[in-house]
Amino acid sequence: MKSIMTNKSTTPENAISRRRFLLSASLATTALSFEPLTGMAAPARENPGRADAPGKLCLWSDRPAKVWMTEALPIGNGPMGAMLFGGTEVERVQFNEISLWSGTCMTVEGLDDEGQDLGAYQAFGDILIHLGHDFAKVTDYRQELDIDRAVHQVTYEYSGVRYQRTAFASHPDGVVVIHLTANKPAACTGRVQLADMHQARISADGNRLSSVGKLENGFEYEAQLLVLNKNGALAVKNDDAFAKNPWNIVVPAASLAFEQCDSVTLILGAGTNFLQDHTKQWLGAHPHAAVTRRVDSAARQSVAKLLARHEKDYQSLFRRFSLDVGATAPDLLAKTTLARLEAYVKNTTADPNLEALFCQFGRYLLISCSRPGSLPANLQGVWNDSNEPAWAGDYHSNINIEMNYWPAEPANLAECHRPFIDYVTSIREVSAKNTRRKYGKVRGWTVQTMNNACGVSYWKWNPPGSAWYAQHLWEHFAFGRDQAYLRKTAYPVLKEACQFWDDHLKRRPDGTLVTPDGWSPEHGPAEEGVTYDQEIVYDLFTNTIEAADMLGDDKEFRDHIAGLRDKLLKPKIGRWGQLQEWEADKDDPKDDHRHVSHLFALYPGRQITRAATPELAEAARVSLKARGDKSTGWSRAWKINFWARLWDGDHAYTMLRSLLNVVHGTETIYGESGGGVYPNLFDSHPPFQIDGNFGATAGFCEMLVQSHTGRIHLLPALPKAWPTGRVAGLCARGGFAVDMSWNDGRLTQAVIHSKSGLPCQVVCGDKSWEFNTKAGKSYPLALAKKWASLANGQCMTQIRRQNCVVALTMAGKRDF
Ligand code: FUC
Repeated sequence: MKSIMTNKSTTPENAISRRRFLLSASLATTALSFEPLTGMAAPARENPGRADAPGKLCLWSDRPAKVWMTEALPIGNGPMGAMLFGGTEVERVQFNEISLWSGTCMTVEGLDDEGQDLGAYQAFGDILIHLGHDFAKVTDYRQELDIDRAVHQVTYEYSGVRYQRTAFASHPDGVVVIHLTANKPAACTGRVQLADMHQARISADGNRLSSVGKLENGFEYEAQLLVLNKNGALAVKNDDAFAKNPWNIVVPAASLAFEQCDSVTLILGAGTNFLQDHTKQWLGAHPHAAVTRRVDSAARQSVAKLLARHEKDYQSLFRRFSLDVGATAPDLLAKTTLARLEAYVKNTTADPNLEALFCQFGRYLLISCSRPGSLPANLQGVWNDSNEPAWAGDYHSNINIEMNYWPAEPANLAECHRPFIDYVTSIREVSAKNTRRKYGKVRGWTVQTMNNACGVSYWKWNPPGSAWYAQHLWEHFAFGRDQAYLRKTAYPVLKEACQFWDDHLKRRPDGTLVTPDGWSPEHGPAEEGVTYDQEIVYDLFTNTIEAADMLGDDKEFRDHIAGLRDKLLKPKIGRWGQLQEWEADKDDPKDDHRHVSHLFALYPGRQITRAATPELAEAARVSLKARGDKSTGWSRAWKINFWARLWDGDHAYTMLRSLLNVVHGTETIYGESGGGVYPNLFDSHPPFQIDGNFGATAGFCEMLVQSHTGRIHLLPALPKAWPTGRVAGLCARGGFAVDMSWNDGRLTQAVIHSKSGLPCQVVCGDKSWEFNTKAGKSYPLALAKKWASLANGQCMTQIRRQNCVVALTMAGKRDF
């Protein structure tokens, strides 16, 4: 390994850091001769066994769910999602498919922005399994969602029989599987119904229930439910014997009755004819053939095999990252998730395991609702039980869809970022048309605030929307360093967003460039030079300049953009020391609005940093303090990230605790009172809005590792509440992943895994390391301070490796 030297001067201070650096570099080299430290043991890896084992990554309750939004538990395979209630009398499995949208797929000329037919993300249907096991007579009930395996399980005893129900949504097989068993033969008896949310035709044929329908906009859809019984009998029924259910779901007469079976397996497939291609009017083949193929192919495999394939696929993503921020007392660990949340809110006790679970739950949700090949996560991910969900369950461009994808790169789920990137790519041309309808002859494109699956944009224009989208395409490159992707996919989008601004920016007589007619979401006046707009455009230009440099071409355009960036109106500090939200110094110190858009430059942007622009960072802190902590769920999540970027780990932690405020109400509240999480850990705006889950997971990452300044900064915002912990698989820009542990608030071990082979710079407190890397190699950082001289002329030091101390010996004397 070739070391890189940075400290060339010979001032005493630099001499020390140079010595420190040389020591680190040589230690790193030496340590490589030991068995490589690839991925520290992590809680999830150590204990993948029973879901009720203490400390397990598991949500659980001791009773079935009543309320969809707050209590039911989600599973998903990317395009399909399902919410399980865990009922014993009747089990309800509400399900979705991510492309089922009402509204049109065309922007209509002549209609104003408010007149466009955005439609809404639709609910698909329900499976009801009538079992007739009166919950009052059920004992030893447990419903759990094991997020290390992505498996939902219900177990209980009824009438001397132990029942178990296992459900999972398989990405490799494209189906949802629900498997009912009992510890006695012939104990499974019940009735299965398939309900549809749009009055589709429901038919029963042999062991298959199907719903086939068409929305008014021409989208066709189909769901198929296969029921496979082991022994006993299965028969089609056409009656109204089970017409009633606790949720008043309208069910068809056709159903499947199973009687005295040893086990029953349900396989659900669903799809639409949505095609992510505007040149085909977004319409593809009828889903019948694809759904049939998936369901039939799954039915040919054993449940054990389906489950094994599912777990292997899921864990290949989930287990790349693990987090341990401390131990929770065993008596608390044994409590239900709701009881733990309630204890947490009362602030009676620490529950670091619950915090780690919450972080991982965001990863679980992203894997479950955002897989390559389908649409991105919307306001509710993929989970929705209404045809009129809040804010249409849309792709909201002024914070929400972006927040959904904040954890994708740092939390080691880069593949799950792809649906958003592909979505952005898919709407380029229709958005360009739409943009010209609004802004006349401009190049490039942007979007309004509310957006559907096929690029119809609605409500207020959000001029920097496409620039914010483009940031995601850039970040995917910054973390992954895939040059071909940058050239082919990301750069064209960055360039188009720049072209829009090149044409749209207003040049003032003094040369300053301002964004015209902007709006700081979602309050204040519409005017020019709004900080939110200016900062996002600055970020876009910076990313584009770096992208062009990386690709080594488009020099003329790059230099032009660099010239524009110099002239942009920059963030300003106002009369009470705040970062101004508008060009004029008129911020109200009492303004506690949920949107904190003028701090974009702090996070997710990088124009304001504590190291490079300390005055602006301080102004951002003043603004953030004035905005207050309490707000909607997603706003609290954003504030975790802001405080982390300000290196105030304790305030970031305060925000995390405030997000883990347990909420039960489902009505919409905009003010400060409602934000938090529901008992099922879904983020509460309220109502349920998934961005807060994702923003929180990103917040954990940002507290532990930051990499937006070109260096990997370890433990930049570690709160006092996490004196001891470890994380593995946390990704950093430049193509690196970090494993590290800490004790008493100090780093005790760190390994940098290089995926890209680029040179690496790391800092932690007053230590720094700089070294070249090779792709696929791991680099333990030397943390030892003292070397002892040995009689044989060598010197020795010790480093901690997990639970043991390893001695390193080197030739020569070291004067540390
Ligand atoms: C914006 C926000 C709301 C909500 C909605 C989806 O309108 O101001 O709080 O997040 O988007």
